[in-house]
Amino acid sequence: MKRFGVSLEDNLAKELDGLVKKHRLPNRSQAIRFLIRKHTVEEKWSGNEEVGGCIVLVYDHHKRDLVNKSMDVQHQYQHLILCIQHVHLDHDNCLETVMVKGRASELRALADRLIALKGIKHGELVMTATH
Ligand code: NI
Repeated sequence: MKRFGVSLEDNLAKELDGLVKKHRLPNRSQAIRFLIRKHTVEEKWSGNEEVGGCIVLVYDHHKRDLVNKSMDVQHQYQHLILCIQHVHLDHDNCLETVMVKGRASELRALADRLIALKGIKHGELVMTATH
């Protein structure tokens, strides 16, 4: 563990305290760790490094066409997919999470293909890093 003093202008210190409050972080140190990790993840994704992530999809399971198309896309990109979790939200809606690992550009391409399928009600790519 390294310890160091940080000097911040008043407005930046105020923003840091706002971040602590917003994310219910225990202190400023935790807020700085949060920002460094966020920055690291963003760098890895923009540098097209190997990263991890999760694609979240909500769709109407009565649309069989969509389910088939989604399966086709997932098979095309099977080398990136670690696991898929499917839950039935209610009578009509399914929630699927597709956990992925690979080059950032490939994961983005897979997420774009899935989220763009006709009938997807909500889709989002959650980006993280592998290490
Ligand atoms: Ni379902």
